Amino acid sequence: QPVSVFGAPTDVGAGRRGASMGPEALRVAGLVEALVRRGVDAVDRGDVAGPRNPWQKPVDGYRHLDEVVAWNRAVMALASAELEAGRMPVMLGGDHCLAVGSIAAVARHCRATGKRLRVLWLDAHADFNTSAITPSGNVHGMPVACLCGLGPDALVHLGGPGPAISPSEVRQIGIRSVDAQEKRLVREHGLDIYDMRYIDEVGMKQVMEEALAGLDANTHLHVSFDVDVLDPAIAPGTGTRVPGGLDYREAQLMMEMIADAGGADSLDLVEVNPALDKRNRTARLAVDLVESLFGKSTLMRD
Ligand code: DIR
Ligand code: MN
Ligand code: MN
Ligand code: MN
Repeated sequence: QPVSVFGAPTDVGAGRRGASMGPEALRVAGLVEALVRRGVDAVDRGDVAGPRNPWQKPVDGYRHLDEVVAWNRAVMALASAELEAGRMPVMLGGDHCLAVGSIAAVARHCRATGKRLRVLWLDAHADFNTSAITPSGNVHGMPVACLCGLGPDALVHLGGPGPAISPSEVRQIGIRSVDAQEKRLVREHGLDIYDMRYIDEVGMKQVMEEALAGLDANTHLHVSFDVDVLDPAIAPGTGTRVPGGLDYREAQLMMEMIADAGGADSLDLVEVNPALDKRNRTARLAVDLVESLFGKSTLMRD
């Protein structure tokens, strides 16, 4: 399937500056070239545009809500156009608030084409906060809740009336930081979370078998890859580092198993922050893992 890469260079949803440089960092690390080398018909559509980061304090539990909405509208519009053209959108963030726009586009596309949807949310965080319970006001801690209908109207109804997705369509992998009240909310909504403890207990192979179970040819698979799912020792270039993350081998197996299951149909690559990195290490690792996601493997397998 042909791929359209595009950037959304903003950090309006984050509590630290610098994820706005993520798209360029990923390009400099050779993302598009790596896909082309794999034989993928990949083109770079450039960046969508949006407002600057005003760097304000949260208002009513949201930092920069208007700016977050504007960026997400732009992301949704371009992702929708690419899906309609039969191309796989690869959205380079930018912070993770942008997944509201990319997944709203995917969910709408699935409704229009009668496809089922599965979202793999690879993250240290559950991103299921609301304005009432957020400890930070940062909208990058809220996108899953917004997509499931818990959030401001402008984000909840971004892709049309009603919530974009249901919690039953989501599988979260690598989670190890969930805020006190967020814990109650994810439990209430029955989110399917494969946290680091579970990965330690049963191993990544079984986790991925469970997370990918039930996929069929009529399922659209969206992968939302927050690079802070990786251990900070191998991926220091991100704004909210949490110890105890995926090591290189776990992350690679995760990507290889997604490829074996038929690959992703859309992808977010978010929270790369080169201002906190050394020598663009995190973007380069992300590109390496994306190659695995697109089917790179050591040997031919059957
Ligand atoms: C935290 C951090 N749960 C918050 N969230 C992050 O501010 O809501 N998500 N960093 O990726
Ligand atoms: Mn996230
Ligand atoms: Mn995160
Ligand atoms: Mn598929």
